[in-house]
Amino acid sequence: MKIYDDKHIKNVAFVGAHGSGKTTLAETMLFEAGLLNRRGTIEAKNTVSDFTDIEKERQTSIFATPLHTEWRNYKINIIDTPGLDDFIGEIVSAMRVSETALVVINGQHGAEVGTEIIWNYIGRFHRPTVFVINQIDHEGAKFDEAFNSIVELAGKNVIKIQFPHKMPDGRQAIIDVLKMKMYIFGPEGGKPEKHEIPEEHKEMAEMLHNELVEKAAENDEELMELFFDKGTLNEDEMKKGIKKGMLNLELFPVFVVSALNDMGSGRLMGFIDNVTPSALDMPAEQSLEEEIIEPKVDAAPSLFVFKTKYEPNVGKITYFKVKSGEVKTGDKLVNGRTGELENLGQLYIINGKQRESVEKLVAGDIGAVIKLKNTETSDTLHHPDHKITFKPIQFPAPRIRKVVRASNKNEEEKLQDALKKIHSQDPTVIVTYDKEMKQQILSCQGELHLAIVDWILQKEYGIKAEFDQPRISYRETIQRAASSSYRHKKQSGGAGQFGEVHLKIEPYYEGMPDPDSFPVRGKEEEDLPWGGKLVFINSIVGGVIDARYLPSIKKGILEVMEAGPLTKSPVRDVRVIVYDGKMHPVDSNDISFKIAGANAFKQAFLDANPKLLEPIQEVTVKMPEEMMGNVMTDLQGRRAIIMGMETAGKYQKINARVPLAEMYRYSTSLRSLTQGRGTFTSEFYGYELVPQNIQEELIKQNKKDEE
Ligand SMILES: Nc1nc2c(ncn2[C@@H]2O[C@H](COP(=O)(O)OP(=O)(O)O)[C@@H](O)[C@H]2O)c(=O)[nH]1
Ligand SMILES: [Mg+2]
Repeated sequence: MKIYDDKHIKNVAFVGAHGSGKTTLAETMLFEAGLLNRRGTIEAKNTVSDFTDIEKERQTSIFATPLHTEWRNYKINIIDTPGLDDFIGEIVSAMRVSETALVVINGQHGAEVGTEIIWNYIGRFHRPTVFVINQIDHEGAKFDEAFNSIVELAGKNVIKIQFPHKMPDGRQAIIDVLKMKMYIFGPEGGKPEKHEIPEEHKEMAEMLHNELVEKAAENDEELMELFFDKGTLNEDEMKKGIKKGMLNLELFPVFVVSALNDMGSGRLMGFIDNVTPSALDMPAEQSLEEEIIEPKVDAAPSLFVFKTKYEPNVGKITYFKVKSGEVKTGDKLVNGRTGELENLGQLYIINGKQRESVEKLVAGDIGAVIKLKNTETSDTLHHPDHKITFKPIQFPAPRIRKVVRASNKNEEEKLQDALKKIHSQDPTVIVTYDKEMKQQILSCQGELHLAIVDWILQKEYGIKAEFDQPRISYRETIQRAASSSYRHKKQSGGAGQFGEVHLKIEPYYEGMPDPDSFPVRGKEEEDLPWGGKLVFINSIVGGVIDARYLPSIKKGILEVMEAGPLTKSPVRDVRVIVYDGKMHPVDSNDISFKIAGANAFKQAFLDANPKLLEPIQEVTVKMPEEMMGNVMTDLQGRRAIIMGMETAGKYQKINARVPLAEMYRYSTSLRSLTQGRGTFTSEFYGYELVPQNIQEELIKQNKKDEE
C-alpha cells in the first residue's frame, strides 16, 4: 500500500436508510479500484463490509465497518454504517471521524423514514454532504421523485450534478452537468464510454450546468467576480466553488449510481478525490486542554479511538483516526484518560475483516491496532510530552431498559464478562446494577438492538440470557402531620427490655422552618440514599430519654423507611420530632429504643395520609406535524402532562412528563403511530404522586405478592 500524505486522504461515512445500497456501493468502489478480484453481494453474503456472522445471517449491516479504497492517487477511507435507527451509535461514531457524509438514497423509494431520521441526526455534526441516488438500473427507480424528495429533506441547496438516461438500445447512461459529458455503460458496468450529451438533453444539461456554476460562484467572492467577468467558470473553478459551498453547508451535490451494476462509482470517487474536503479543509478541533489541534503531519502525534471490536483469535481491535502528527508501528503513546502508556505494536489499515500492516499513518488517516491494554472508544492517545484529549463521542441516551440475567445461574459471571465486552464494542449498550431493586439493568436503543445483543451473547459467548421488564421503584411519603407513641416492654426471665417513644412526623419540604411548639435540642438532616430527606429532631426535655438512645431510635425509623409500610418502597421527605418517652433504670437498652422508634414511626406514618410516589420521565417526542394529534392522544392515555410544544422545521416537538410505568414499549407504539417517523428521548425527571386508584391497586398487588 502506497503511503498517502494528508492532502490525499478523504474520510467518508456512508449513511442512509436500510437497504439503500451503502454496502453494495462500498463493495463496488473497492472492486473498481482493483482491490478485489470479484465483487461480493448482499445475497451471496460475501461483501467486504458485512463480514460478521450476524450481518450475513440477517443480510444487512449492523456495525459500522471501516474500509478503504484508492482512486487516482487518493486514499478514500469509507465507513459503511447500518441504516436502522437502533444502531444509531454506530452512525454517530462513524460521523465523528469522517469529514464527509455520503447519503445513499434508494432510487425506488427516494428519501425514506430512515433517511429522514439519519439526516436529522447527522445535521448535528455539520458535515459536508453528498447525496447519491442509487439503483438507477432498477425498473422501479424514479429519479425525479427521488431528487425531489431530497430537496424536500435538505432544502434548496440540493443541486443535481448528474441524472440518469436510458439509451435507445437499452444501455444505461449517466449525464454529468459538471463535466458536461454523458457516460454510457456496458451491461457489466465498470469503465464507461464518454460521449457528448445527446441533443434531447442538451438544453436541460445546459440549464443545470448554469445553475451549478452560479451556485459554485455564490460561495466565493473571487469566483463571483470571475463569473461576472466571464459569464461562466471552468471546471477547476467550479470544483473550488462546490467545495466551498459544501464546507459552508450551502451546497449538497447529487450523484446517481447503480451500485449493483457498477455504474457511476468511478466518477463519484473522482469527485470525492477532487472536491470533497480532507481533514485539513475542516475547522480544526479544540482539545479539552483548549488547544487547537490542526490535523498536520509535522506536529505532536495524537489519535482518537472511534471503535473497538473483539474478534475470536485476535482479541481487541482498536480503530482510530490520527488527529495530528504521524504514528508509527511500535510507538508508545499515553492514554489521556488512564495516564497509562500504550504500546501501538503493529499498525494496520483495514478493509472489513482484512488487515494490512503499515509502517505509519499520518494525520487525517484511519487505521487500527490490536492488543491495547486499557484503551476504549472515545479515548485519545497522545505523545508522552504533549497532552491532548479530545471530547468523547456523545452517544445517544438509551431508549429501553431491561432486567438481564443468565438463564443458568452458574453463568452469571460469564455473562458479566461478555456484557462488559459488548459495552466496550458498543457504548450504546449500557449495563448497570440497580441496588434498590436488586436487579441488573441493560439499557439500549430498541427491541432490535436488544435482539442483536441477545444473538451476540448466544452465538459468540455461548450464554443464554433472559430479559424482563424492570420493576418500577416507587417511593412512599406522607401528606399531613401525625403523632404516636409506642412502648416496647419485655419482662420474661433474665434481663428485660424497655423503651417508650413519643414522636410527631410531618411532611418535609425544602426550606421548612424549625418547629416552634417544640424545643430543638438537636437536629440531623440526612440525605437518603434513595433520594429525599429525613430530618430528625431531638426535642426531649428533662432527660426522659437518655441522649445515647436517640441514635437507636433513628436507626429504627430508618429501617422502616428503607422498606415503607405501604408497599415496601423507600420512604422519603419526612421530619420526625422525638419529644417524649420513658426509660427504665435497668431494662432500657439500644435494641428496645430501636424497636419502639420503628413502631412509633410506622403507626404515625399510616396515620399521616401516606402516599405513593412514582418515577416520572421527561420525554421529548419529535414527529412530522400531521402525526401530532395521534401522538398527543397516545401520550394522554399514558397519563402524560404536556409541558410544551414547539415547531422544528417540518416537525413538531412535544415535551411531556410521563410516569415511567406508562412508558412500557413506547418505542414500539410510537413507531406504529408514526409509521416509523417519530423519535423520542426519555430521561428521569423526578418523583410525583401516584393517583389514588393506582395507589390502591399497587398496595393490593403488594399484599398479594407478600402472601
Ligand atoms: N437493483 C439494484 N439493487 C441494488 C443496488 N444496490 C443495492 N441493491 C440491493 O439492495 C439491497 C440492499 O443493499 P445493501 O447494500 O445491503 O444496502 P444497505 O443497507 O444500504 O447497505 C441488496 O439486496 C442489494 O443487492 C442497485 O444499484 N441496484
Ligand atoms: Mg449495509
